[in-house]
Amino acid sequence: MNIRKVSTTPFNDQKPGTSGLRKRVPVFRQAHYLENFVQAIFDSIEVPQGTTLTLGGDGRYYNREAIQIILKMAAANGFGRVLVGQGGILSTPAASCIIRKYATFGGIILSASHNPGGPDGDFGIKYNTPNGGPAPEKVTEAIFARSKELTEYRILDAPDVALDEMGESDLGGMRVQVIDPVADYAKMMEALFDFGAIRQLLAGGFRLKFDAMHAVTGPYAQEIFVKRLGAPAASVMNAVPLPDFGGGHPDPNLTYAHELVEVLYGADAPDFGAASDGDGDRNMILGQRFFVTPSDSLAILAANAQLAPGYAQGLAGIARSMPTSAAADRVAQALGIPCFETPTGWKFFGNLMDAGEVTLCGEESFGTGSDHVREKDGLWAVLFWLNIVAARKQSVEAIVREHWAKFGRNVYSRHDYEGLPLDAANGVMKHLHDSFATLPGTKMGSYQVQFCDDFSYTDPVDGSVSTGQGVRIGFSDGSRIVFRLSGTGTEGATLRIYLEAYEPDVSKHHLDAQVALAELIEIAASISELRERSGRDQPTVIT
Ligand code: G16
Repeated sequence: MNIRKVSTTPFNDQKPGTSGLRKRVPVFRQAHYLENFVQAIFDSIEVPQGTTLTLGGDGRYYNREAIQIILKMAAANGFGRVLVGQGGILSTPAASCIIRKYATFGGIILSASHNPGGPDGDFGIKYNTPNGGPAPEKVTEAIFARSKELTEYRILDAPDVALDEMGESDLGGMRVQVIDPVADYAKMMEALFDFGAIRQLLAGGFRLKFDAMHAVTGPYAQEIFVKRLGAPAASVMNAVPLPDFGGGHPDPNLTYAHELVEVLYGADAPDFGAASDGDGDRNMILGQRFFVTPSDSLAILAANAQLAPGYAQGLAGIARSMPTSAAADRVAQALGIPCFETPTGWKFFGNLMDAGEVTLCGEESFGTGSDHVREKDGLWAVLFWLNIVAARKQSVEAIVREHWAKFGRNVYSRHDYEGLPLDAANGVMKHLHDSFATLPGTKMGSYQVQFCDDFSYTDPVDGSVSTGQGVRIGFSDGSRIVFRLSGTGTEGATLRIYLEAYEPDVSKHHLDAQVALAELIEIAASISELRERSGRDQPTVIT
């Protein structure tokens, strides 16, 4: 078989965002677009001759075609073996698990996560390093730099590889091993959690509903919840992965997972609800008519970690992204362990986990995980919650309310303004920066601005510095508003406004977050001039 060197010209828009390169499918389908980016990855990571790569994706539209291209390029770029999920499928946390378990030279994951799929939907690609985690900024910057100077890529001329049966085949001297996408991951979950106790809980009539949103977690959920834990088959809804996610938006939040929300807030609601996203790394946890804010979820998992066998020995530390609420900080303080505040993006947790500084990590964006892999992990979070519920024999709501009573409540909400014109979004951020000099000391209703800055982070392990990570407005009572532009969208700009206030008074814990935060929400609109600059007066998504 022949290795072809194909002449190409660089694209100027291949800068990875918060998590890899995400673009519309038609962009990826342009001649040479995917190939250029893959070559830029291979050139930047200096592939050792004969090494192994992990490869898989969330099954969205264009996954299969992209897998074939990448296999042929891997064969032409010196890889000796590729472990690829059956049918080209691997959830993001399962890919991280495979990279680590089989010590592969990292992996390529195809996903645009929670973004919609289909011929006009989104596609994405990212490289994870040999620790199993998303490439850090210095690697993604090198990939971007390389993408701007490419003149050719290498690809094997060969027929497509059969991916639907497990087993091994040869591709121009490289071995292609089609692996079970679920088995290693499910085994790992069994080692971390008390499956016996969860099985008993479910056998005792506790009712679970998991929404796979027609995305990658369907087969994982069926293997784990139905086969291994004995839940009824109907416990998993939208279980069949579809290339366009059934036309849905596979983002597990109150807006997009409305089908599940309606079940959990309806008559005869189950005891526990959960959903995961396109590639299986996000999670949403619901009790009966009760939503668990992701920031609270991290704090509650940390406070109850000793109930899960995999964490019974205690936690080294916790890390959270800057916009995530400080609920976890309070738990860390009580446990006498450190809590780190990083920029948004799971890639910032990798060094801390590799150095043994933290065990649990979490983000307000529905991501929670631990050092068992180097990605956030949706089903892991669901199993952790089920383990806690089984051990404490309390409802989700009771567990959360007890937590608030003990630690106080970090009342929290995020307002997203999606699809803003770039100019308007950039104008808001510039206006906020311009206000830094005058805001401190200003009184606004019952709040007084104490500080404002643009968050920057120095990695305590390798000293690398990341600036411009979000505008923080802090108030004298500890409340805060954070403004950030999303780094995962593909059209226009998404402005995220994160609102947080601390409420120690138990008699106010029943308040709806939107009510409790009403004054801060108004202040955010006024400080940012968002209405005037964008013409929008309501967010598209509230979580
Ligand atoms: C990615 C990152 C997360 C980040 C999230 C939101 O998640 O992996 O660490 O919190 O994006 O980013 P943004 O606010 O920039 O849109 P995922 O699930 O999309 O891979």
